[in-house]
Amino acid sequence: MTNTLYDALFGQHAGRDAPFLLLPEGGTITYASFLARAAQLAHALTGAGLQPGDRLAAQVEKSPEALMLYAACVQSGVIFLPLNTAYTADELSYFIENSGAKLVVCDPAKADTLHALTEAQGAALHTLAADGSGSLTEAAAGCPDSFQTVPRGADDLAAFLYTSGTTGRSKGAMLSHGNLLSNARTLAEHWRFTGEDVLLHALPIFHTHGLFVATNVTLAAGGAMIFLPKFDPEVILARMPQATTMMGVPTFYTRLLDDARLTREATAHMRLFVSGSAPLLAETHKAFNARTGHVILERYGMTETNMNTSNPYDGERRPGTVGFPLPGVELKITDPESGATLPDGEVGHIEVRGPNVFQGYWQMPEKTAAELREDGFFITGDLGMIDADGYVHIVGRGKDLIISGGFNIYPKEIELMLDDQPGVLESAVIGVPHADFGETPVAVIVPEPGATPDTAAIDAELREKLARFKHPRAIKLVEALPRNTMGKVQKNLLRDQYKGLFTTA
Ligand code: MLC
Ligand code: AMP
Repeated sequence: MTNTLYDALFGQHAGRDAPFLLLPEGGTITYASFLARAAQLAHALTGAGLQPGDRLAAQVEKSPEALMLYAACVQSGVIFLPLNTAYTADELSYFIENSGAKLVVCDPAKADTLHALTEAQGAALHTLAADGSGSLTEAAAGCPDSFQTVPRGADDLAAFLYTSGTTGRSKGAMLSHGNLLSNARTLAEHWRFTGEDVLLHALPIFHTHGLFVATNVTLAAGGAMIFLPKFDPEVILARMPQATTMMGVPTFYTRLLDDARLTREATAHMRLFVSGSAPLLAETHKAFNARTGHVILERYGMTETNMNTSNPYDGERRPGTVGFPLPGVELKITDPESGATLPDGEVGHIEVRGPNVFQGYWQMPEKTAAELREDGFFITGDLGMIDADGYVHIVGRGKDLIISGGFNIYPKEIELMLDDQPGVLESAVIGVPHADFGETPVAVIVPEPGATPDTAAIDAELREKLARFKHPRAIKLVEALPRNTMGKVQKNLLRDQYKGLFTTA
């Protein structure tokens, strides 16, 4: 038997001497060497007692070894659960507990904090640092450099990615081998990736965009990646003459546009720039085109579905739209109340169905049933419209979500914390426009009668409990929240009131 994802993405390159990762310091890791080291890690995982179907939670800095760990999990049938490096110990404990992870891999600096947590849960703990050192690589060092690939079918699970909810705690989106492979192949073909491509990889590898879109597409096509630890315009511009493609969130593009060195000449070697994870302003799209001659290709996806739509490779890439449904993906706009399909031109819920759509939320059948219909359509929570030419427009969100620099922030999580603070009666967290991050959270607090909440103390509490990118950039005290006749907080009015806080316009 075969291993659906491993064979198609990794195994096809066995023994291949071509470059896979081009490192910032100038070194190269070939496919053959990458796979050999990943196989050693797979032995280390088995040695740590992991069985196929077990979960491995990894909160590690971006490094070639971190990517090898993903390959090792796929090869050994272990479910890979990557976690944002910004998450605090409080946030991590939930993911580890909820997923029932058998092994946690963390940065050596966090090992002391996580030790008690993993022990209480009966999970093993390994370390992996940004430079590739740590107990995990030590355990792998003496192991054979080939590993008997564990058979896995298209329906077997390959990864869990946690995504927050509008009502409660985060949900583990279960992605199968078939989900990931179908999307990698579709995108590689749609965007014309080949073994000649060199992708500028500056995204984190703990989310869909950097791990499944950028990496899996490169693997499917057999190309190489300039593998950078983070987005730095300086380095991006320096490496562009060796690259052919880049994938980024809109903040990448606005930051590049802020640099006068971004020119037609600087981008002359590139064939494709892709944007996604958050709305790309039409003005950014146009400014990039005017400066470089390149037309950014915008696509739309999410954790639960991988990629759903894309602007065309050939043909018009229309600013402010996310293009057409990808081959094999069905997309419809439905009435939020009745669920009936709406005609083109009308705004409603975006629903999608296809081999890319996930298997449900881990151990949350009710939440799965609420969003994934029995007929296979997933209710994305985004509001959209299909125009007369078939282009999909995302016009808003039905879900209460803020996207800051491509990272998702669910207001409810912050509101629950704020409501617990001394002197706070109630709160609302809203997203307001931000010149660099696109959107940023602002907290609006109503004090208890006669109380004056200590906003500095509240800020300090949030810093300890919440990842940095989720922190409200401003805390506003008000007498009451605006409500409609049903008693629902009118966040649109608050957004309007505070919309100028972080923009110059
Ligand atoms: C970092 N900070 C952020 C932030 N990233 N704050 C808000 N939003 C963010 N996205 C914090 C830092 O901790 C720091 O805190 C301060 O802001 C300034 O940091 P910076 O140096 O300017 O940030 P930088 O490291 O340059 O990161 C910005 C970024 C990065 C945009 C390059 O966030 C990034 O790579 N984002 C990509 C996210 C992504 O991959 N999303 C895809 C999700 S998948 P302090 O302490 O200094 O104030 C998905 C599905 C799909 O959505 O469709 O793709
Ligand atoms: P996540 O849950 O992190 O996968 O984020 C997915 C969400 O990001 C989607 O539901 C959309 O709201 C948003 N998103 C992704 N791509 C785009 C895009 N091109 N334009 C607008 N929103 C996007």
